[in-house]
Amino acid sequence: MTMTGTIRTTCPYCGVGCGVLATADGRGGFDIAGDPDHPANFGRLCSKGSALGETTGLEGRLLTPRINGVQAGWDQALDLVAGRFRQTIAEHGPDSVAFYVSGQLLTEDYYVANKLMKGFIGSANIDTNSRLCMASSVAGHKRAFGSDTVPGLYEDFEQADLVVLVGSNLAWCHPVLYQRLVAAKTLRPAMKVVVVDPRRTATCDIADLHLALAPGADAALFNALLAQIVARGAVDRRFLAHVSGFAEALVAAQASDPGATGLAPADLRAFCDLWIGTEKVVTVYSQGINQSASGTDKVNAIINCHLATGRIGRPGMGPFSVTGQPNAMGGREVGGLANMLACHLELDNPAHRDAVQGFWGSPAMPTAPGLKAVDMFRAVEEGRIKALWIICTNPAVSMPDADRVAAAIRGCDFVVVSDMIAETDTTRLAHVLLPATGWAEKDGTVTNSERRISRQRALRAPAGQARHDWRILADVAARMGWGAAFAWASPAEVFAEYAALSGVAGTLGSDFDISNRAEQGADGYAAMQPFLWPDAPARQGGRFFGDGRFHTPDGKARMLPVTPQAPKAALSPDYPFRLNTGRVRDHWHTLTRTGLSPRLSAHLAEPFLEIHPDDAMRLGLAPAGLAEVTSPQGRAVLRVLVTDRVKPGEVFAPMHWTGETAPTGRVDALVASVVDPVSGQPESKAAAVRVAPFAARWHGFAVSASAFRPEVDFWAVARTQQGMRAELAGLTMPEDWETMARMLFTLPDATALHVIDRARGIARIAFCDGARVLAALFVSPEPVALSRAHVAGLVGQDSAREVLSGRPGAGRPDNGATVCACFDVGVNQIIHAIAGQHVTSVDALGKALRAGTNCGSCRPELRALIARHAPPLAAE
Ligand SMILES: Nc1nc2c(c(=O)[nH]1)N[C@H]1C(S)=C(S)[C@@H](COP(=O)(O)OP(=O)(O)OC[C@H]3O[C@@H](n4cnc5c(=O)[nH]c(N)nc54)[C@H](O)[C@@H]3O)O[C@H]1N2
Ligand SMILES: Nc1nc2c(c(=O)[nH]1)N[C@H]1C(S)=C(S)[C@@H](COP(=O)(O)OP(=O)(O)OC[C@H]3O[C@@H](n4cnc5c(=O)[nH]c(N)nc54)[C@H](O)[C@@H]3O)O[C@H]1N2
Ligand code: SF4
Ligand SMILES: [Mo]
Repeated sequence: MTMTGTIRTTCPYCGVGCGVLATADGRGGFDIAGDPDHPANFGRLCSKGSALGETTGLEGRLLTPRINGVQAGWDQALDLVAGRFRQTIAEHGPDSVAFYVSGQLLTEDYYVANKLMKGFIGSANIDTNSRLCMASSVAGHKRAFGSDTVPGLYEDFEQADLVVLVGSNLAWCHPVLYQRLVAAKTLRPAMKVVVVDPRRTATCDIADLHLALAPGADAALFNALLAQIVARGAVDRRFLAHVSGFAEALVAAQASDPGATGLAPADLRAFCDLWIGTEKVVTVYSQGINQSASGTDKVNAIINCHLATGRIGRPGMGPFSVTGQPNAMGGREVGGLANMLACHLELDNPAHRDAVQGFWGSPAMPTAPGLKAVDMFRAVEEGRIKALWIICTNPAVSMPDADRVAAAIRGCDFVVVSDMIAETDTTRLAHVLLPATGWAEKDGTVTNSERRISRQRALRAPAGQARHDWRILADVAARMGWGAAFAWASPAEVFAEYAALSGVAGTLGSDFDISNRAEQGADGYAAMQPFLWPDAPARQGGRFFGDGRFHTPDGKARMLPVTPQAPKAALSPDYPFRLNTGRVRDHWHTLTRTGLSPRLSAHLAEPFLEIHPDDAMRLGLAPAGLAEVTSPQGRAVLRVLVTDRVKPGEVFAPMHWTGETAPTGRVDALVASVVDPVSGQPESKAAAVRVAPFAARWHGFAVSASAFRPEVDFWAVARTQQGMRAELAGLTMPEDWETMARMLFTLPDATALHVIDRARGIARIAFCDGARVLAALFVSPEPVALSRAHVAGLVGQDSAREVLSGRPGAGRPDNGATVCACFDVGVNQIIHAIAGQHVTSVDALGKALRAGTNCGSCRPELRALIARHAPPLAAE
């Protein structure tokens, strides 16, 4: 069953929380457009949001429950899960079980999971991947404000005169918010943007100043700023009446060495001049701050500067932590972390605990916080957790020290995984696999970075036997004997209960109060428009803290003394490089969804390592060769991308590749599981590694109409419009290339055309059905140089001869790697337009090729290509 008409829903990717209009296309899919009326995006979507229609098919879906790999019925699976959890608790106590959940769950799912673990199982062992993401911001907020509250709104980005982006690659990770910023700056060119990031990213495209500080040195930077704020008399004395801890914070700031930032004194001065001289300043921060062993301190170092100047909670100013996942914020509200209760209530506050217990009518409540993610998997490893339920996250890929985490999960007595995808690194480790509904099928709410709650609405009936996460949890709760407390018939009923609880929280002083929504009923829920919290009789929406009232016991904000710390993973002669990790423009996390889209897979098709030219030269790493990266925890093999975007001694690798897509590309195998002592958030951006050439005897590139799993020493697969492509490399030479290729593609009998030059180590083999290309393999001793987009495009076509040449024949241009995903415009087309046709602006490129005219996510790259390839003026 597919709904008809246009449905208003919300994008399931990043925390911008864009409104989406989805319309059934009559062919089983959906046409996707931005919702012009949604206040997060006003109609815009980025490349990932625009491609949502390509990821809603049944491919790869988990469609039935499975027990030990064998298809099973729901009753059997649910009975087993409930029985094993009940038995484990009976034998070993409530703390012998755990849930590991996700900021991609809907609020209703999250609420039910939290109620089951904290209110009924009676343990606080529920933690979430937000521990890897937002925990330091949460802890920093609570220390400074007494509550986990984001003070500002997105419109502050537009109203500011200075926006400082710290450890945030906004252009790629919050693209629509970035576009709002670009639009504001275009309208008001006096507005300034500063990017603080050790690496030069696409976001630097609009930066007036880029501070490529030393990795992890942000606290030194903001301490230097605080000392300057005071030295230059920029303190807001009136606001300081609402702040405690100023003197101690200042002493620490003055004691800290600005030299630790690694910045030129002139740059540091320019930054202080701008920040201090501009009242309307928003300091935006993300994983470059949070994912650090001293992330909470860094958050407070930033907030300190805003508190000292009173620049908080007023239009165009404030610290602004942008959330990563679509419902990272909702998870924080609902108490998804092991140390919180629902509605911003505190687990270790007896009055809060009693209130929640009373409201839930719960038999048992934990009195102490549960295990945080890293500790939780350590407890799994040590056998202290004997039953684990992982929901909507892929920890075998995304946790630090991922090989060890995978081994811990493998060794656990009983593992349940709820996912919508059948084969992931984590689902492979489950005893019981439960099929969850996906974005197109789910109904519920999410909260974005500015505290705006929006509805996600189902576009069609669940795939196969998939069920909603909240429903699966409630069914297990019922089987454990708590049916009455989990008897909702719809997400609207779950939401109503949650809204009512928030009213109780409101009476206890919590800022998270949405009790106006408690009585809206199913129709109200169905029609719910995006709204900001709080939404209570006493207060609706708006900014926080401009009035100087905070949620601490004395009502004052707290400034914290911060002593900058170096990253915990120590560099040494054996591990001399600092490995920074993060995201690429068109992929989402562990690729289970964006990896299904050929368009999104065409931008960056394999795992890579950005390394400075001097380091590459010194280590003998050739551009486009392969590097072996080793840390005390593990190893990876990555494509070498030589670039001065990173500094000498620093390397960067994306986090996206997995055992399913590139087994040696799992960067978390390299990351140590050191955490921030306050927040428990791991240091995902500062591993210590060694880099060396990977001694491949051969390199290969393969394309095929059907999926294949190469199983060679290095491989990375990606979706194409016509099937699949793969990069390959091996440490040993196969006996015979044709035999190897037949096995690779499972084409034992297909006709083969080949050019094989054994002496030079070159082979080109195409398998055909008549003239139609089924698959092709290209091998050479060096990284294979051919037009990948072109070769991939010939699969399924009558082009057997042409494919062997690896180059486009006359009349077929080679477009090169995709830059504009929306209109599939390749880098060669763009360079040709710039250099050959003298197209010298992004808008002109848009007119000539349409590139950059839909979602706009590629515009920073277009501008960079223009800068590199525009003919010098003298040649005009
Ligand atoms: N395309 C895409 N967008 C996404 C996601 C995705 O997977 N793909 N995921 C979403 C999620 S869950 C999240 S949490 C957000 C993350 O959004 P971001 O935090 O913007 O993304 P990252 O690439 O993880 O890291 C941001 C930057 O931190 C920098 N950095 C590293 N170390 C330091 C340091 O010591 N100091 C400073 N100042 N900077 C440093 C890195 O070089 C990097 O450019 O993105 C969300 N949006
Ligand atoms: N080195 C390094 N590691 C990192 C990071 C980094 O920057 N560097 N970033 C960290 C951060 S910020 C984050 S947020 C994490 C993200 O890491 P993960 O949460 O592990 O990554 P995802 O791929 O988003 O995993 C979501 C899983 O849920 C499934 N899924 C999707 N929708 C649903 C649903 O509705 N229900 C259910 N049950 N399943 C569903 C997907 O198929 C997928 O398997 O990675 C962290 N790890
Ligand atoms: S910016 Fe892109 S990924 Fe983020 S919510 Fe909007 S459309 Fe989705
Ligand atoms: Mo995240």
